[in-house]
Amino acid sequence: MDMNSLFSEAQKLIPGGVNSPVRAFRSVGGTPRFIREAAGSKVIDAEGREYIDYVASWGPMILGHSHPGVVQAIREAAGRGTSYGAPTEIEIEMAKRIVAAFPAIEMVRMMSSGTEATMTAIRLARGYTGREMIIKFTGCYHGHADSLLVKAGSGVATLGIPGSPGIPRRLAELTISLPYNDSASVRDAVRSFGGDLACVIVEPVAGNMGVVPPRPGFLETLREITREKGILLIFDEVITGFRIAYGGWQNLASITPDLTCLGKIIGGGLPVGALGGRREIMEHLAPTGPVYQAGTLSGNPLAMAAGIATLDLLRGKSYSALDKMTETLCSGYRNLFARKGIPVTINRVGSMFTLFFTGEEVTDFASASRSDTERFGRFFQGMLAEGISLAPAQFEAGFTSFAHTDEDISRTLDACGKVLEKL
Ligand code: HOZ
Repeated sequence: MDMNSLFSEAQKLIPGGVNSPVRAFRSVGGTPRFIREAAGSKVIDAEGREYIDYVASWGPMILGHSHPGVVQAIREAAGRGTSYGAPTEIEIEMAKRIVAAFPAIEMVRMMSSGTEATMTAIRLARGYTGREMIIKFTGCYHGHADSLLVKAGSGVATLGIPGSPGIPRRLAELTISLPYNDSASVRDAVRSFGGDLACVIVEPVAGNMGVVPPRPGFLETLREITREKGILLIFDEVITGFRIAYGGWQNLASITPDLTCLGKIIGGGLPVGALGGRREIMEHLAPTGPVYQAGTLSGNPLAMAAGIATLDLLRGKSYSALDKMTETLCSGYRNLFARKGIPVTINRVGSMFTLFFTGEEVTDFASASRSDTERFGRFFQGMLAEGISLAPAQFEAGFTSFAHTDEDISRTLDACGKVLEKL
């Protein structure tokens, strides 16, 4: 079936034709590409067209698609059964790797999505502290649990939904959303609400309003203030975990959060999430403690096998080489835009990057929002026509992988040159 027929068929059966809103091309227009298969740095659509892929399934595919080592691990695990609903040795193996990679994590609970990890993190923070209010940052997206869908990034920002119908107002009122990178507003909020605050949750490097790095001192200030007031600090490293380094941003920044949320890469492309932290806090989770969390498919053997294979393969990889390749791509983009006099701000942290269509520095959601999203849409469509697949929204991160080659980068920059001619 051709792409348009697939999309109309899908729209009859699936809301918006997609199983996650950001895939629907709403902000860039046109028909989403239905993907048939993927290998290495490439995805192939249902009409047989090949694209160099910078979506990477929104982050997990750091080794590239269909890595033979990961596929083999999944095949072998599947042959032994796909789910038991009982503990397995492979879950201990996964826990060992996560605990070894994160000094702040003494215990970890596996789940099936990043949303479950962040949702459980705030429930645990509330249960542990006996307080109800939470602080998050505008434009940060922590999945779609009720308390966290307040002034969120990702598809929520792309579709312009500030809050979401269906979330009780009284629950949303317990969430304070502050500007990212603004330490002073955190100090003010803690001064006003300190005794009622259970936690501060933050993407240590924001990825869901496009990539926005933390200003020097911002995360350190969060750590200092929360520690003083007995508020838990939660790092959402669902995107940054094992992407920025073998471990997370917290390893590079030498900051110890109380709880850490993981997902994406640790599942090697299968559905996964994890919540880790200090033993004394984690033991408040059932069955050792009263804070309830559960999941039929938690610690699923296929997800564990794919995740462990991915982590073990990542051990031998050079993150600095990946960073260097990503910088080559970003500086190539910068030069091409400068030559055409088209304003762009490119934020890159490791192998995550975003081209914001604005000449201003982007340090928070307000500055990200000043991007020309209409121009971004035209750039996106132009690149797609040239065989380059970018995230179909301005407020998202792009990702390179260890499967991308120098040739992929130069083909991408050639495509960009052609697209800018017509922009
Ligand atoms: N920015 C989202 C996750 N970090 C994209 C994935 C989705 O919503 O489908």
